[in-house]
Amino acid sequence: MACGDWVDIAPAGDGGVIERVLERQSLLYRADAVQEKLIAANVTQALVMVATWPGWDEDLLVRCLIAAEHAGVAVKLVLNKIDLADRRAGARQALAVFEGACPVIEISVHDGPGLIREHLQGHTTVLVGPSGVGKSSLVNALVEGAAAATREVSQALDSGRHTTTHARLYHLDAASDLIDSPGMQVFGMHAVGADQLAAQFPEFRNHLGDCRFRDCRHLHEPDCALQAAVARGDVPAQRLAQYVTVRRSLEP
Ligand SMILES: Nc1nc2c(ncn2[C@@H]2O[C@H](COP(=O)(O)OP(=O)(O)O)[C@@H](O)[C@H]2O)c(=O)[nH]1
Ligand SMILES: [Mg+2]
Ligand SMILES: [Zn+2]
Repeated sequence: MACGDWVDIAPAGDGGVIERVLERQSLLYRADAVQEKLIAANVTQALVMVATWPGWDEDLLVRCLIAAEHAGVAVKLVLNKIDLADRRAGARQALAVFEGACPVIEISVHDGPGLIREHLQGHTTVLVGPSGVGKSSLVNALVEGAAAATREVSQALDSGRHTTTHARLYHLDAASDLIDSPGMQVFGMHAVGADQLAAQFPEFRNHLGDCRFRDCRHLHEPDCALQAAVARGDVPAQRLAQYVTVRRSLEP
């Protein structure tokens, strides 16, 4: 079972027992060669969250975006801690490459959740991303009485442990839910698979199918439409490089 699952419950004593997990409309999960970790079920949207500080691992961010695309849900990138003025310009610049992939929203939970509310309306949203970016802080700012545990970044990084240990769903209003998830340091892509990888890059989609070889891996093949799109400036070279990094990890 995963956070967000709908179940049939039969009354038993003071509570109930789960009789059946209903069919899922979506499932966000990560998987390596040996195991799967379910992140959330039945979400309609994933907010992939990073912060101006303490920076982020680009490969991990790319993998979060791929997994969310693969789950078939709306994907948005959220840059938190925009209040840290000296970090703002660098973070913006580093995220600019993703603007063709999904909307990029800037927030400061410390200054108030503000604009993020309208993006959550009507959705079941899961927050994903590394530890320390402010996911639990955002939940606390939006949900009265949520009291999700948060922790100073330095402590979280030093101990190597995560403050949020389980995904948890909070009701925002009658039509909107928000799921806080534990931070992640690794994100296995075996759920997606090498053949489906390129299709999870929204900017690539217009060019897929135009390569000389139908099974083009977009690495070194001749007449690769993606390489050509990069050469024309239609697709950022950095996005193709991100794809290549993930692809090589799946198929060394
Ligand atoms: N400066 C600043 N710090 C923030 C902001 N949002 C969260 N933090 C801090 O970042 C740290 C990690 O937050 P937390 O919610 O535990 O992150 P999580 O691991 O993603 O759930 C805490 O010390 C928060 O107070 C923000 O908008 N600005
Ligand atoms: Mg947390
Ligand atoms: Zn190709």
